[in-house]
Amino acid sequence: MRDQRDMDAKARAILRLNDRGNYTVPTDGLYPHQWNWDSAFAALGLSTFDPGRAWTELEALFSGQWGNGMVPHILYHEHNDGYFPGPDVWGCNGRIPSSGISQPPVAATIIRRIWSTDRISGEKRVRMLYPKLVAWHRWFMTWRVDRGAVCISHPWEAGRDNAPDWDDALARITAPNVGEYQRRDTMTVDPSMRPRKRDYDRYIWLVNLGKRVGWDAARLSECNPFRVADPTMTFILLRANRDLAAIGRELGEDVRGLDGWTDRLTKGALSLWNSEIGSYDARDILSGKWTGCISNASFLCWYGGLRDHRMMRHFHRIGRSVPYWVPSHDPESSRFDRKRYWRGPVWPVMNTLIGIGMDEAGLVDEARALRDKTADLVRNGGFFEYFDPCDGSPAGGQDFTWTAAIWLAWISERNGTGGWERFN
Ligand code: 9WN
Repeated sequence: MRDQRDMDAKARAILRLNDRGNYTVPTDGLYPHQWNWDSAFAALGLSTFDPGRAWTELEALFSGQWGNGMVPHILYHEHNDGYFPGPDVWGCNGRIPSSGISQPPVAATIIRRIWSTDRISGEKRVRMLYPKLVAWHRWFMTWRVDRGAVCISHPWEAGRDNAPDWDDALARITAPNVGEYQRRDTMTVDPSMRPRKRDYDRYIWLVNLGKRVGWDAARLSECNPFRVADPTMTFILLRANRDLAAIGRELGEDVRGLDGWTDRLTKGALSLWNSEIGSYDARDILSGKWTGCISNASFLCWYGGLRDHRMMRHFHRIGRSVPYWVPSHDPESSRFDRKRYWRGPVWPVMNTLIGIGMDEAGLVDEARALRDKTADLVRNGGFFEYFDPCDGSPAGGQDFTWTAAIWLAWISERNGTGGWERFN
């Protein structure tokens, strides 16, 4: 109990440490700006002890929304040279200097959850945020959907930057004329835990391409050689859209359009089942091929609301293969790399989404076991960005906002998972 109170206090202190007034940075130094899904998780953590500040966090995120509905993956509210690429590299013209791509839309789900714990003062804030959320989801449905599955236009958009899922699509890009650039991430974090230079060259080449077409969504979809249907995006938007419709219903809005999107996204989610490997998988749109990857995103099917238990076979197999789950890539694959970012490490924030989905799908014991394992990692290693699934050692950035946030909102016994189940 004592330990629990200490951990809760540390988690709150990290959220305060990374607080920049009306937004929270993912971690000091490595990521000195506002990131989209990190910020939604920050709001979730903040809501457990300061609901007013949680709403401000979300409002700051939507203050950077573009005219076409897109909510950027990074908002550069203040000048800070500590992160590459900066706003000049992106060359965007939004209200707030930003990147030109988005990130997994967890916000509607988190807003619904926060509102359920802050009914009175929350309603005014939710009413303001609701049309912005609808516009953002509409943007995804207009520009990012293939057969109902949500596609990414850049590996950073999935939030799983160097996952093996993108290897084949990136290999088609030769990335000429990228020129010299200075990465900052490898100055703060051990390079063996970060994406390789050949990946970064392609990330920057894709940014330059977007900049060349003025980040015009129509022009970009015609010329972008990178378009992959992604389980992270698909399951998360499916879930978020259902939650948004529930919010809309409570507000007395007409949600028929949202329900139509949910139907399309459900078909899209099912279309990501790769029967060759018996798993949800990413699909490369340009080649039409499966990527053949069993990732932690494959296990977001329950969070997305699918109620089949076919992924359990892999969950148990992977559980026998490494002591800490869920690794970001299948440990029995030749592409597994235990320390390199999204190619192997366990991400507590992804475990949270997987665990919430498992609970809702009736996999209660498995969800509890996953929560206990995640708690062990954080208790023993600290509030790090990710962890080695083979020995549990911490990696990446420390004092990490979303790890602290999920500690408070998902792990801490005081909060448990109470409240999530109500959404069924
Ligand atoms: C690029 C902030 C972000 C997360 C992503 C994670 C990482 C950035 C980077 O950090 O991405 O967006 O520079 O590595 O992959 O999921 O939102 O924590």
